[in-house]
Amino acid sequence: NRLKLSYQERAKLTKNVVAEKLFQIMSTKQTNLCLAADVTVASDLLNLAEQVGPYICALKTHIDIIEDFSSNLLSPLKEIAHRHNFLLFEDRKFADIGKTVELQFSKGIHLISSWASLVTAHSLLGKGVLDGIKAASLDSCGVFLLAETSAAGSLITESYTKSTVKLASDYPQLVAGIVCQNNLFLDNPGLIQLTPGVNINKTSDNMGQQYNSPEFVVGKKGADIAVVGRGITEAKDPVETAKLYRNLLWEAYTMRLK
Ligand code: 6AU
Repeated sequence: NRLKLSYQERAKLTKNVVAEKLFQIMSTKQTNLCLAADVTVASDLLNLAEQVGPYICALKTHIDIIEDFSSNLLSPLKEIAHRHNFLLFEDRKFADIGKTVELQFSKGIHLISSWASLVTAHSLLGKGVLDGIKAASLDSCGVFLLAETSAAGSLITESYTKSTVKLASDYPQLVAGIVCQNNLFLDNPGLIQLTPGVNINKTSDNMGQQYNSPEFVVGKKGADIAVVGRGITEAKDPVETAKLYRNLLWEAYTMRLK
């Protein structure tokens, strides 16, 4: 049962090298918080990364929403991630045939494979998406497959969710974990459960996002890492708020181990 194993112990049980590194970072920095840095200006992204960096294990980006994106953003972003010891995670949600995914991952202006060690992908088109990512991986890469979403009215069915977990287990060296809302894989301690839709002040937004508390997602739903976006980015004091989420999430994890 993965819920009773520490992140440190689980680092030894994963076959994906990025997941291993992520477990180690979580353990060393005592944080299972991933920040969704959904800002649209390059300097805001760098400032957030710099300020919140000490409290997170991963910085999740949507690099295609940056209005003034240029490749000049990439080396300072990598430098901050290195210095504060967190991973860069591009939430690209790849969802095409393998060849197209290979190109989307490595080409275009964003050159995702050159800086993101983690990416998200949909399983809708099957294994090709993973073969495409693998083909374009420069160094090591960890993929999070979407098996469930936090969105109200999602079209994902139970059998789709199950097949996605099965697909993940067919690619243990490439897949770091699963994006989901429920505890779907107790028996696979090497995989990481990433759960978005976490906010301590709201239960929804006005576009179908649904939120739960840190205690609920980690303690009751099996999240290993919680993704928090606007709960932090739109707070009056994002740094203090990031610390608060980090503490609540870590406390929920330590309670779970008992
Ligand atoms: O905390 P929020 O609502 O401001 O941001 C949530 C972040 C966004 C979404 O693109 C992402 O989490 N997300 C995902 C991911 C991580 O893939 C899946 C999902 O089911 N729900 C969700 O919100 O950046």
